[in-house]
Amino acid sequence: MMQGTSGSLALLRALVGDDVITVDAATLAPLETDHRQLFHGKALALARPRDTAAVAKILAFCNAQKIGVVPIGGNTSYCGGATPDASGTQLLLSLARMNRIRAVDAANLSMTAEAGCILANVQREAAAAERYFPLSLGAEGSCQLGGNLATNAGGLNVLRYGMARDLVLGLEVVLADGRVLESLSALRKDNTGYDLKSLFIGSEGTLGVITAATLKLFPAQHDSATALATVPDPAAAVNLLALLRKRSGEMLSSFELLPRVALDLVQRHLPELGNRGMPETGEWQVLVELTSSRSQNSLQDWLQESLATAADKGLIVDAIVAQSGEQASQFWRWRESIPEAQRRDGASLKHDISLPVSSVPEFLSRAQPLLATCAPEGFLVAYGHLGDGNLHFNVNQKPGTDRAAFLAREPALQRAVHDLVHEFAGSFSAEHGIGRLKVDELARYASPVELDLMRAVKRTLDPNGILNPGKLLRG
Ligand code: FAD
Ligand code: 2HG
Ligand code: ZN
Repeated sequence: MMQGTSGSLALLRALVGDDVITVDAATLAPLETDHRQLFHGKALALARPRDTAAVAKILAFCNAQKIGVVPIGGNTSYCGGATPDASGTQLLLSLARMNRIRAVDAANLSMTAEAGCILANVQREAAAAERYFPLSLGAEGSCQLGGNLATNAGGLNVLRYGMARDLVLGLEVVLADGRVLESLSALRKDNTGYDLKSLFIGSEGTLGVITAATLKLFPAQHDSATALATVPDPAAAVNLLALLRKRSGEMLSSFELLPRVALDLVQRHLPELGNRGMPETGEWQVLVELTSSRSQNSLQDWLQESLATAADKGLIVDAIVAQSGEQASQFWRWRESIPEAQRRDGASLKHDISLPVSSVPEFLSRAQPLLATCAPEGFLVAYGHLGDGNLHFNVNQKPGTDRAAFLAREPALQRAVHDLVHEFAGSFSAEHGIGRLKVDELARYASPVELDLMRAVKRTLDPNGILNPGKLLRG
């Protein structure tokens, strides 16, 4: 930093207006700690611009002054991606005030929204135009579009619609030096050179600040069918996935694997969600959803028949097909509450991994014994988006064990789990990103060529290293 702290803030205030910059401790405090409470930082100040021009001024200023800038959305990152360091010299940049839907083009099936829009609001706006925006995840009531795109979020519908990157047609990004990349194309076909927008999606605020995006919409959904099925084991779940894909094609939108222990945690820690209709037996459940834009009211029968075929083949032992929208929502509430139930249960060690779907059963049988050797104080809560090969291979602390001893197991367990994932040609970061938490993992598992290219891109777009310093790549 070239100026003293107070001198810089005074200049910044003069540049963008007093009300854009705050140092109010109560406002800053919740933003200085990550959602999982793994990282605690101290920010220089919080900037809350109202438009792209103000973001551009802030970045140009910070670049000239070499002030680190940490973009923050809903602060739901699992990797400390939006938490400043403890130096008190980094500026938090929140786009929460940039929350306008700029345009909806129903005929073009597209929408342009600002980065500060809460994801649930983007979904609602699409629905109001009789269209559908499929990105959906447990944090959708508080995470923001900018954070979703910066992390290339996945969630519950990846099987059918892809990750956040697949849902973007165009982007508006402010670069480190304050220039604006205006690339809000609404085109589905546009082969005009390098795909620049893809560089910023998933870059976790280290290459530019996303201020708006043009998103792909889909026809509104008019029919759906949801079921909870008990499967004998994960191998049967993978075969059930293949059967449903064959019979239902693209109508299969979600396929989630839920172990008994996860439902038990939900029941114990969130009793207000109720447990009527929750399967009482069976170690493994899958939550399946078919959706269609046609309103024939036939998906429920279709799913029922498919599950009967699966039962004949021994792929399921039981299934409950939701008889109402409310019952389907109930199934989803149980699923989406697993992270919260895990949090309430106590300390946990998380591994957000992905594998070829076909390898998941063998991976699970080889990974499970690692707990006994690497983290005997833990029990496994492995669940997630089996349809796209993404498991949350999480481990919670057993009651009555020592918390510090359990947490001290993290490095050894993580190494063992991630090495095994690597052996299966999987990824140690399927959907949550690298943030601060997994910088060393990226350095370990990415190839030298990949790391060289990533560093070269970073140097080109952010030569002064002001954008989210210390995240994703080692400084
Ligand atoms: P933040 O946490 O605020 O920031 C995330 C990263 O993006 C940081 O590196 C930040 O610097 C950067 N960033 C934020 N805004 C911008 C911007 N405008 N421009 C550039 N960089 C920016 N994730 C999944 O993928 N799938 C899930 O199913 C899922 N479920 C979740 C469930 C719960 C209960 C919780 C708490 C989290 C879940 N997550 C999931 C993780 C998290 O919600 C997502 O990663 C989400 O997309 C982050 O959005 P956010 O607005 O909270 O971003
Ligand atoms: C989910 O799928 C989220 O519910 C959170 O990605 C996973 O808490 C986790 O590990
Ligand atoms: Zn997930």
